[in-house]
Amino acid sequence: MPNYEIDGKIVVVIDVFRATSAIITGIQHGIKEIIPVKDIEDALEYKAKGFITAAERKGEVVEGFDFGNSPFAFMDENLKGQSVVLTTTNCTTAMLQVKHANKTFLGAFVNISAVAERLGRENDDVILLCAGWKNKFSLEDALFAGALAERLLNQYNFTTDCDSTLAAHTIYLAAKSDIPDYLKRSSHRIRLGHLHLERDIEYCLKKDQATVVPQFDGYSIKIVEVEVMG
Ligand code: 3SL
Repeated sequence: MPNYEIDGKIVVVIDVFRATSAIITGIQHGIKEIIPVKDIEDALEYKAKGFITAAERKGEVVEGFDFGNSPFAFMDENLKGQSVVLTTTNCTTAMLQVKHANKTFLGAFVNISAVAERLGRENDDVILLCAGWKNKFSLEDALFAGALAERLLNQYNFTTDCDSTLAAHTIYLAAKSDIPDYLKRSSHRIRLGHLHLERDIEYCLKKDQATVVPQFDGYSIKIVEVEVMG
């Protein structure tokens, strides 16, 4: 993420369709940890070592892997307590770019209240990192960043002088009365629609289906226990 200094900052990685929604769902349903890797080759190395591996490219499950990036695949009872290796088109790369941030959380509509509340307890500056699509802007990610910004500004006394946050907030205000309708013409929503993934789209836009705020520690994404003082 060359345009922003992440040292000492908290980063929230956002990929509403579908990676952060899927990962949060998996952790909520008991997956022990999810190890993000950039390339298919990296994932294949883990697979050869016996890991459960998931891979998505262009919205589809990559041949030879256990599953792709559907949140419903991450609800599988058999994954409880397991480590899962995941590579996706955009999100896992975005995540690995910020592995040196002070803290890296995952956000999506499915955990919006939990992530807002968690950020409200932190003292460092927060960067909302939208994964987008192949280094391009994605409407659904900006919309969610705006929704989260609204909570942080109105409920948790955050301030901002960042134009992209203000723009995201404006998008959210324009969309909030009917988010699915607002996203009808967005490119990734259309791409997923062509793949008959309407159920995933609907799920990813539902607020607060999870109470967890997974954290990436530079190796894997999991629930990092909060230190208890004294
Ligand atoms: O690029 C990603 O990280 C994915 O979330 C894309 S998809 O929704 O699985 O197509």
